Amino acid sequence: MGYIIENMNIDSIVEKLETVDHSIVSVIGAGISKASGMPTFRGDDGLWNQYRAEDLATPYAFARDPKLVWEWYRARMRILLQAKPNPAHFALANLEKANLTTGVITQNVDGLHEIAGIRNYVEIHGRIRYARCTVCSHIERWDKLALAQKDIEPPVCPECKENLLRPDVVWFGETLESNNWSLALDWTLQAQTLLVIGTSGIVHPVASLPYLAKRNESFIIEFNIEETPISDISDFSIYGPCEKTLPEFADKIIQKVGRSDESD
Ligand code: BJW
Repeated sequence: MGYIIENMNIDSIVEKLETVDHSIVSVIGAGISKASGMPTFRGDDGLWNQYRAEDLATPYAFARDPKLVWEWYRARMRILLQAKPNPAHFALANLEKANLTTGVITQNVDGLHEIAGIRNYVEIHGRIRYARCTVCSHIERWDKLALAQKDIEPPVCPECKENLLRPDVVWFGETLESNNWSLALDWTLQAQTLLVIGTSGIVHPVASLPYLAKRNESFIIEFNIEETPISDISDFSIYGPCEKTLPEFADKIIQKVGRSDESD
């Protein structure tokens, strides 16, 4: 089990990072967008407490009832269009601007990381703002357009004009896009420090990345409001809302690098 620290002691973790090179990699999950008003999946107020994943987030669910699935995605889109990135997203963008990061591996489909200004990211579970044809693979932005439409029938592909569009996300039982997964593996293997932020760490294969990093002797720091399976292999777990803890951590790392540059 990693150390459990109070927020006040982020200084001590930053001091323990012996060298800060340019290879911080972050694996992020739904918890980072909670303060932006986006619901998480698990936990008391999580989406899977209100809905069954089997009814909404599998290819079988879409084949059985595409209208139900599209209604659920439209409802989530309505919430997302009101949402803005929060200080945790901006903290990751600041680390990137300070040239300290390799990339962000995001399980989130909300795109808030990009709006915050993060440029090096891989959206491993897809993008909710896009739809793709179930047959011809045509890709189309659907967010604002779909909300403007009164019609709540599942949209038909404008390219082949024949088959249904589906949300461009990865559902249970589907494999991850191979280029995305390769990049996530490459980044994880390059990470001197891996930040694991706001994820329950139970959905595979992403949940395996911290274990891979650990075997590769990366330093692992978890940011969560509670213990997760990743806590067991983390060097430090910083328990608290990441919209508070991550900005403090990022600012201190950036200051530390500034200090060491001055002494060079
Ligand atoms: C805060 C905070 C704050 C809150 N500050 N922290 C049996 C049958 C079939 C498949 C499987 C099986 N067993 C295993 C599998 C594989 C399956 C899997 O892992 N299942 C497990 C649940 C058991 N995985 C897959 O199917 C994946 N594909 C795959 O493995 O392909 C190979 C394969 C194919 C076929 C068969 C077997 C293997 C695909 C997974 C796709 C996941 N898709 C979703 C939906 C995306 C689209 C959408 O959004 O609609 O991705 S599910 C959902 O979970 C979403 C998330 O990205 C993902 C992870 O969730 P995340 O981000 O961790 O969120 P939460 O809610 O779980 O956690 C939030 C955390 O934040 C909590 O810890 C809070 O404490 C914390 N928090 N506020 C800091 N302020």
